Amino acid sequence: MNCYGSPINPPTQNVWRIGNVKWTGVPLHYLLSISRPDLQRGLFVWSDGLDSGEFAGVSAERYQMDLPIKKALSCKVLVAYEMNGQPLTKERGGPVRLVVPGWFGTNSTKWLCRLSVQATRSKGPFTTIFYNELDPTDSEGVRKRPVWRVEPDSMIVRPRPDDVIVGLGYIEGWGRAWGADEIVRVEVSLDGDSWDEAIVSPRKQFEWQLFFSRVEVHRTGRYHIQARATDKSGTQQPLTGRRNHVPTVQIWVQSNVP
Ligand SMILES: Nc1nc2c(c(=O)[nH]1)N[C@H]1C(S)=C(S)[C@@H](COP(=O)(O)O)O[C@H]1N2
Ligand SMILES: [Mo]
Repeated sequence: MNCYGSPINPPTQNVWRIGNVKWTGVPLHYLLSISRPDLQRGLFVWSDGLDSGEFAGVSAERYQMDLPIKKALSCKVLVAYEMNGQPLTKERGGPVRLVVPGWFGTNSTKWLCRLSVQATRSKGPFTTIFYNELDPTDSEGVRKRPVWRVEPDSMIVRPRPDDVIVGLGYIEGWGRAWGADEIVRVEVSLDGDSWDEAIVSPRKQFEWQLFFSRVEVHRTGRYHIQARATDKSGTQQPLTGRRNHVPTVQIWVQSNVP
Protein backbone atom coordinates (compact mmCIF):
# COMPACT_ATOMS: atom_id res chain seq x y z
CA MET A 1 0.00 0.00 0.00
CA ASN A 2 1.84 3.07 -1.29
CA CYS A 3 0.33 6.52 -0.74
CA TYR A 4 0.89 8.94 -3.59
CA GLY A 5 1.04 11.88 -1.17
CA SER A 6 -1.08 14.98 -1.46
CA PRO A 7 -2.37 15.24 -5.03
CA ILE A 8 -2.11 19.01 -4.88
CA ASN A 9 1.65 18.93 -4.33
CA PRO A 10 3.89 18.83 -7.40
CA PRO A 11 5.00 15.25 -8.15
CA THR A 12 8.63 15.82 -7.27
CA GLN A 13 9.10 14.80 -3.66
CA ASN A 14 9.70 11.35 -2.27
CA VAL A 15 6.94 10.66 0.24
CA TRP A 16 7.39 7.01 1.11
CA ARG A 17 4.20 6.44 2.98
CA ILE A 18 4.27 2.74 2.31
CA GLY A 19 3.34 -0.44 4.12
CA ASN A 20 3.76 -4.12 3.33
CA VAL A 21 0.85 -6.08 4.78
CA LYS A 22 -1.22 -9.18 4.06
CA TRP A 23 -4.80 -8.68 2.84
CA THR A 24 -7.67 -11.16 2.83
CA GLY A 25 -10.85 -10.61 0.85
CA VAL A 26 -13.16 -11.59 -1.96
CA PRO A 27 -11.66 -11.15 -5.43
CA LEU A 28 -13.50 -8.33 -7.20
CA HIS A 29 -13.65 -10.44 -10.37
CA TYR A 30 -15.72 -12.98 -8.46
CA LEU A 31 -18.30 -10.35 -7.46
CA LEU A 32 -18.35 -9.14 -11.06
CA SER A 33 -18.86 -12.67 -12.34
CA ILE A 34 -21.92 -13.28 -10.16
CA SER A 35 -23.46 -9.88 -10.83
CA ARG A 36 -22.78 -10.30 -14.57
CA PRO A 37 -22.79 -6.68 -15.71
CA ASP A 38 -22.76 -5.86 -19.41
CA LEU A 39 -19.01 -5.86 -19.90
CA GLN A 40 -19.43 -4.73 -23.51
CA ARG A 41 -20.69 -1.39 -22.22
CA GLY A 42 -18.97 -1.31 -18.86
CA LEU A 43 -15.46 0.03 -19.10
CA PHE A 44 -14.88 1.14 -15.52
CA VAL A 45 -15.75 -0.06 -12.04
CA TRP A 46 -16.60 2.83 -9.75
CA SER A 47 -16.08 2.38 -6.02
CA ASP A 48 -17.67 4.61 -3.41
CA GLY A 49 -16.48 5.14 0.14
CA LEU A 50 -18.82 6.36 2.87
CA ASP A 51 -16.83 9.46 3.80
CA SER A 52 -17.84 12.91 2.71
CA GLY A 53 -16.32 16.30 3.29
CA GLU A 54 -14.14 18.98 1.83
CA PHE A 55 -10.62 18.72 0.44
CA ALA A 56 -8.68 21.69 -0.97
CA GLY A 57 -11.86 23.74 -1.21
CA VAL A 58 -13.79 21.05 -3.11
CA SER A 59 -16.63 19.24 -1.38
CA ALA A 60 -17.68 15.67 -2.11
CA GLU A 61 -20.69 13.57 -1.06
CA ARG A 62 -18.62 10.40 -1.24
CA TYR A 63 -15.03 9.34 -1.83
CA GLN A 64 -15.30 7.89 -5.32
CA MET A 65 -12.61 6.25 -7.47
CA ASP A 66 -12.72 4.14 -10.60
CA LEU A 67 -10.79 1.23 -12.09
CA PRO A 68 -10.57 0.23 -15.73
CA ILE A 69 -12.46 -3.05 -16.16
CA LYS A 70 -9.28 -4.90 -17.17
CA LYS A 71 -7.65 -4.10 -13.82
CA ALA A 72 -10.90 -4.79 -11.93
CA LEU A 73 -11.01 -8.28 -13.48
CA SER A 74 -7.38 -9.08 -12.66
CA CYS A 75 -7.25 -11.76 -10.00
CA LYS A 76 -5.45 -9.72 -7.34
CA VAL A 77 -7.95 -6.90 -6.80
CA LEU A 78 -9.79 -7.61 -3.56
CA VAL A 79 -12.80 -6.47 -1.62
CA ALA A 80 -10.84 -6.92 1.59
CA TYR A 81 -12.16 -7.61 5.06
CA GLU A 82 -8.93 -8.55 6.88
CA MET A 83 -5.46 -7.11 7.21
CA ASN A 84 -2.69 -9.29 8.63
CA GLY A 85 -5.34 -11.84 9.60
CA GLN A 86 -7.40 -9.39 11.67
CA PRO A 87 -10.77 -7.89 10.77
CA LEU A 88 -10.34 -4.47 9.19
CA THR A 89 -10.68 -1.74 11.78
CA LYS A 90 -12.60 1.41 11.10
CA GLU A 91 -9.32 3.32 10.71
CA ARG A 92 -8.13 0.86 8.06
CA GLY A 93 -11.33 1.24 6.03
CA GLY A 94 -13.42 -1.51 7.64
CA PRO A 95 -15.66 -3.35 7.50
CA VAL A 96 -14.74 -3.70 3.80
CA ARG A 97 -12.41 -1.83 1.49
CA LEU A 98 -10.97 -2.22 -1.95
CA VAL A 99 -7.34 -3.30 -2.28
CA VAL A 100 -5.68 -2.70 -5.64
CA PRO A 101 -2.15 -4.10 -5.37
CA GLY A 102 0.51 -2.41 -7.45
CA TRP A 103 -1.52 0.78 -7.80
CA PHE A 104 -1.28 3.84 -5.58
CA GLY A 105 -3.20 3.73 -2.29
CA THR A 106 -5.75 6.26 -3.47
CA ASN A 107 -7.35 3.57 -5.66
CA SER A 108 -8.00 1.32 -2.65
CA THR A 109 -11.31 2.82 -1.53
CA LYS A 110 -11.99 2.48 2.20
CA TRP A 111 -15.42 2.21 3.86
CA LEU A 112 -16.70 0.68 0.64
CA CYS A 113 -20.47 1.13 0.25
CA ARG A 114 -21.08 0.74 -3.48
CA LEU A 115 -19.53 -0.81 -6.57
CA SER A 116 -20.94 -0.13 -10.01
CA VAL A 117 -19.94 -0.89 -13.58
CA GLN A 118 -20.02 2.21 -15.73
CA ALA A 119 -19.31 3.19 -19.32
CA THR A 120 -17.23 6.24 -18.42
CA ARG A 121 -14.71 7.38 -15.84
CA SER A 122 -16.11 8.73 -12.57
CA LYS A 123 -16.87 12.44 -12.72
CA GLY A 124 -16.15 13.04 -9.02
CA PRO A 125 -13.35 15.31 -7.81
CA PHE A 126 -10.93 12.50 -6.94
CA THR A 127 -10.77 11.26 -10.53
CA THR A 128 -11.03 14.63 -12.29
CA ILE A 129 -9.46 17.39 -10.19
CA PHE A 130 -7.26 15.28 -7.91
CA TYR A 131 -5.15 12.21 -8.60
CA ASN A 132 -4.32 13.09 -12.17
CA GLU A 133 -0.75 14.02 -12.98
CA LEU A 134 1.29 15.21 -15.91
CA ASP A 135 2.42 12.20 -17.89
CA PRO A 136 6.23 12.26 -17.71
CA THR A 137 6.42 10.41 -21.03
CA ASP A 138 4.73 13.32 -22.87
CA SER A 139 7.51 15.47 -24.32
CA GLU A 140 5.14 18.45 -24.66
CA GLY A 141 4.39 18.32 -20.92
CA VAL A 142 0.62 18.70 -21.29
CA ARG A 143 -0.93 15.23 -21.32
CA LYS A 144 -2.35 14.05 -18.00
CA ARG A 145 -2.77 10.52 -16.71
CA PRO A 146 -4.57 9.04 -13.73
CA VAL A 147 -2.54 8.18 -10.62
CA TRP A 148 -2.71 4.43 -11.13
CA ARG A 149 0.45 2.33 -11.35
CA VAL A 150 3.20 2.65 -8.75
CA GLU A 151 6.39 3.46 -10.62
CA PRO A 152 9.63 1.66 -9.70
CA ASP A 153 10.92 3.01 -6.40
CA SER A 154 13.51 2.20 -3.74
CA MET A 155 14.60 3.11 -0.26
CA ILE A 156 18.02 2.74 1.37
CA VAL A 157 17.62 1.40 4.94
CA ARG A 158 21.34 0.89 5.75
CA PRO A 159 23.57 2.73 6.02
CA ARG A 160 21.51 5.33 7.83
CA PRO A 161 21.73 9.05 7.02
CA ASP A 162 24.95 10.53 8.47
CA ASP A 163 26.34 7.17 9.59
CA VAL A 164 30.07 7.31 10.21
CA ILE A 165 31.91 4.30 8.83
CA VAL A 166 35.39 3.62 10.12
CA GLY A 167 37.92 2.15 7.72
CA LEU A 168 38.28 1.99 3.96
CA GLY A 169 37.13 -1.00 1.96
CA TYR A 170 33.63 -2.27 1.36
CA ILE A 171 30.48 -0.63 2.70
CA GLU A 172 27.58 -2.99 3.01
CA GLY A 173 24.00 -1.87 2.92
CA TRP A 174 20.45 -2.93 2.25
CA GLY A 175 17.10 -1.52 1.35
CA ARG A 176 13.75 -2.11 -0.29
CA ALA A 177 12.52 -1.74 -3.83
CA TRP A 178 8.99 -2.00 -5.20
CA GLY A 179 6.66 -0.98 -7.99
CA ALA A 180 3.65 -2.13 -9.99
CA ASP A 181 5.95 -4.58 -11.80
CA GLU A 182 8.63 -6.76 -10.27
CA ILE A 183 11.99 -5.07 -9.72
CA VAL A 184 14.65 -7.03 -11.57
CA ARG A 185 17.70 -4.84 -10.90
CA VAL A 186 18.92 -2.40 -8.25
CA GLU A 187 22.16 -0.52 -8.78
CA VAL A 188 24.03 1.43 -6.15
CA SER A 189 26.39 4.35 -6.72
CA LEU A 190 28.69 6.57 -4.67
CA ASP A 191 29.31 9.18 -7.33
CA GLY A 192 26.14 9.08 -9.48
CA ASP A 193 28.35 7.98 -12.33
CA SER A 194 29.40 4.37 -11.91
CA TRP A 195 26.76 1.92 -10.68
CA ASP A 196 27.31 -1.45 -8.96
CA GLU A 197 24.69 -4.13 -9.10
CA ALA A 198 23.04 -5.04 -5.79
CA ILE A 199 21.57 -8.47 -5.00
CA VAL A 200 17.79 -8.29 -5.28
CA SER A 201 15.44 -10.90 -3.86
CA PRO A 202 12.72 -12.04 -6.27
CA ARG A 203 9.22 -10.72 -5.72
CA LYS A 204 6.61 -12.71 -3.84
CA GLN A 205 3.10 -11.60 -4.75
CA PHE A 206 3.16 -7.78 -4.54
CA GLU A 207 5.62 -7.54 -1.65
CA TRP A 208 8.39 -5.03 -1.63
CA GLN A 209 11.76 -6.63 -2.40
CA LEU A 210 14.98 -6.65 -0.40
CA PHE A 211 18.28 -5.62 -1.91
CA PHE A 212 21.80 -5.98 -0.54
CA SER A 213 24.59 -3.72 -1.74
CA ARG A 214 28.36 -3.56 -1.43
CA VAL A 215 30.37 -0.61 -2.63
CA GLU A 216 34.08 0.08 -2.29
CA VAL A 217 35.51 3.30 -0.87
CA HIS A 218 39.13 4.34 -1.46
CA ARG A 219 39.24 7.62 0.44
CA THR A 220 37.90 9.12 3.63
CA GLY A 221 35.29 11.88 3.70
CA ARG A 222 31.71 12.38 2.68
CA TYR A 223 29.82 10.14 0.26
CA HIS A 224 26.31 10.06 -1.15
CA ILE A 225 24.97 6.56 -1.65
CA GLN A 226 22.22 6.27 -4.24
CA ALA A 227 20.09 3.32 -5.27
CA ARG A 228 18.28 2.94 -8.59
CA ALA A 229 15.68 0.27 -9.31
CA THR A 230 14.67 -1.08 -12.72
CA ASP A 231 11.50 -3.10 -13.24
CA LYS A 232 10.91 -6.00 -15.59
CA SER A 233 9.58 -3.75 -18.33
CA GLY A 234 12.90 -1.86 -18.24
CA THR A 235 11.49 1.23 -16.54
CA GLN A 236 14.09 2.85 -14.29
CA GLN A 237 13.81 5.26 -11.39
CA PRO A 238 14.61 8.78 -12.60
CA LEU A 239 17.63 10.46 -11.00
CA THR A 240 15.76 13.62 -9.97
CA GLY A 241 12.54 15.54 -10.18
CA ARG A 242 9.90 12.86 -9.58
CA ARG A 243 8.14 11.30 -6.60
CA ASN A 244 10.03 8.09 -7.25
CA HIS A 245 13.46 9.56 -7.99
CA VAL A 246 16.48 7.72 -6.63
CA PRO A 247 17.04 8.02 -2.87
CA THR A 248 20.30 9.46 -1.55
CA VAL A 249 21.89 8.78 1.84
CA GLN A 250 24.84 10.86 3.01
CA ILE A 251 27.53 9.00 4.96
CA TRP A 252 31.00 9.72 6.29
CA VAL A 253 34.04 7.47 5.99
CA GLN A 254 36.82 7.87 8.53
CA SER A 255 40.28 6.40 8.64
CA ASN A 256 40.86 3.61 11.19
CA VAL A 257 44.46 4.71 11.56
CA PRO A 258 44.67 6.95 14.64
N1 LIG B 1 -13.05 6.21 1.39
C1 LIG B 1 -11.77 6.59 1.30
N2 LIG B 1 -10.87 5.69 0.85
C2 LIG B 1 -9.57 6.03 0.74
C3 LIG B 1 -9.12 7.33 1.04
C4 LIG B 1 -10.09 8.27 1.50
O1 LIG B 1 -9.77 9.43 1.81
N3 LIG B 1 -11.40 7.86 1.63
N4 LIG B 1 -7.79 7.65 0.91
C5 LIG B 1 -7.03 6.80 -0.03
C6 LIG B 1 -5.59 7.03 0.02
S1 LIG B 1 -5.03 8.46 -0.70
C7 LIG B 1 -4.72 6.10 0.54
S2 LIG B 1 -3.05 6.33 0.46
C8 LIG B 1 -5.21 4.89 1.21
C9 LIG B 1 -4.61 4.78 2.60
O2 LIG B 1 -4.99 3.60 3.20
P1 LIG B 1 -4.63 3.35 4.73
O3 LIG B 1 -5.31 4.43 5.52
O4 LIG B 1 -5.13 1.99 5.04
O5 LIG B 1 -3.14 3.46 4.84
O6 LIG B 1 -6.61 4.87 1.29
C10 LIG B 1 -7.30 5.32 0.17
N5 LIG B 1 -8.69 5.07 0.32
MO1 LIG C 1 -2.72 8.56 -0.44
